[in-house]
Amino acid sequence: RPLEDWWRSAVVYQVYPRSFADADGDGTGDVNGIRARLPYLAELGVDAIWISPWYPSPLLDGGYDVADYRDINPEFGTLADADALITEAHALGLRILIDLVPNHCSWDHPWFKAALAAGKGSPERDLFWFRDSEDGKPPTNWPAAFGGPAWQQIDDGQWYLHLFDISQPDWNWDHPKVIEEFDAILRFWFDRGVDGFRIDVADSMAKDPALPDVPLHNGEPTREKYVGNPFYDQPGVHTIHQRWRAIADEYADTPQGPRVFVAEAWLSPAERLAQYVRPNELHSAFNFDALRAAWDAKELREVIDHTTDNLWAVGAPATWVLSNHDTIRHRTRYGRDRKDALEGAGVVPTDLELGLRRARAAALLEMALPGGAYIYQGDELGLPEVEDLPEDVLDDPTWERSGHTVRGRDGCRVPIPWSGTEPPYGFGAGTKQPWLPQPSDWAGLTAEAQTGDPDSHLSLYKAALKIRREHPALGEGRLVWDTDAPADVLSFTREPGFRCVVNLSDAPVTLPPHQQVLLASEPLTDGVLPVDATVWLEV
Ligand code: ISL
Repeated sequence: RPLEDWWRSAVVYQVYPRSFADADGDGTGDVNGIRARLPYLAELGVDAIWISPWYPSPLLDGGYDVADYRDINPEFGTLADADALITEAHALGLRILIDLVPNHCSWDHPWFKAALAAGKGSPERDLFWFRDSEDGKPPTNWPAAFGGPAWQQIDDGQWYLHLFDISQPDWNWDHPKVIEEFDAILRFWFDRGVDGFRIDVADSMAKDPALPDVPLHNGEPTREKYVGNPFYDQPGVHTIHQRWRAIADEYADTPQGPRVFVAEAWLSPAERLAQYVRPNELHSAFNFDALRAAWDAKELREVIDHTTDNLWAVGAPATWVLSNHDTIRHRTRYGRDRKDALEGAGVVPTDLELGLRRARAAALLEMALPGGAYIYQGDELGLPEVEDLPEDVLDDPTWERSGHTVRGRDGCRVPIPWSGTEPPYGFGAGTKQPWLPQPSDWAGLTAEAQTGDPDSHLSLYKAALKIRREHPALGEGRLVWDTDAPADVLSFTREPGFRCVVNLSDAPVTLPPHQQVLLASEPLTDGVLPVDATVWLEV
């Protein structure tokens, strides 16, 4: 594929640095741990790595609370380690994307500390959203993502806005100093060689300056991203994205090829998301409709059609995401019947064997679809959500909603099992236990145990990624649905000569004759595709 288009069909592997690999054995993952595992990622066959925030941070939101955008968290390593990682990854043909968190910083950021110290009415406070209120109540009724109001009052009576945790004050994107600072941050990392950025909450930076209240839903201020929401999907976000696109484009003609952005914006339907990936804005966006879809033929097909129709209409590639560091792992979700599979860790009955089987089928579906694909670390090992973490080890914010405690996202952030038969499973160099405990029954899930076993989940991913790289039909292209497929069977062709069939019905399906099997998620006998299985065919 031409260099300038590498990102249009890239398979990107998400590294959550705290939980990936721990080179110095202190129980927390680090940059040198990632470096040591680059050969594993190259062999897996991905095109790029996206590294969740690695900046200095008190880690009150796992690093999405940034105290310094131009350095590495000392717990994770140094800038020199990051430079070495970028160089080594490039030498292996792997691109590096990092995470930009522009909506908010950490309360440890020096500019926020200066704003607190400088007092009411100071220019330092203008960089954030400080407001007075008349009646002792927050300036608006906006809810924070982690529960409670989105405003925090300080000693002098003023309030500051935080759409997420109280430790994450929102930047004022109407201020030129903020705009220029982020221009400089982008250039800082592009100049160090990163290939692009994942943009955190790319739909939230701009706020309606009139600060209107949001409507109530069941008596509570709504968190819905309705059209006109004062802090989501405001027109101003596009002005910011266009500015960033121009900066990335300054680097387009370097030998490294274009630098790119992927938007994290939980916006539905795809018509809204498409606004973010117009030609002069961000290059691509996560398609969370696919992540939210149940294991259901009709729903999946609708998502696939709706996504491709809308993203292709603006010239952007589709993307496919099954899991990330914010959601219940899809092996667990697919092991549940209920539509609320994304909710309620520990309370929904789960069949993990069924979930694994469907995760295998889903991997082959994902890798056969046109556009970019994302793998969250551990998906390739078939890791389930860890739902029984003891209360006292939970690290992520928890909050009250409708009378019950919402557990945080720790269950998908448990450190990766690499080798051996007991925790820490080679995560760290020594025997020190990782920052979140690993289950005692993961010995069969380690990368070591699965390497060389042709039937393992890892081997299926490797085989799929190898075919995806080599087969001329896979990559961007188009797909054509096969009209004669049985009910609840997704069957599509891609030219030249490739067919993918996913059996989501409750009966085995006999495949048409004279097709050569390239890869199957379950063994086929006499040309019959079992329930909850996917096959790739040469036609
Ligand atoms: O709509 C939302 C909040 O109202 C969420 O879907 C939000 O878009 C999502 O939670 C954003 O997640 C990202 O930013 C968070 C961080 O905690 C997550 O880990 C990150 O992926 C704040 O930086």
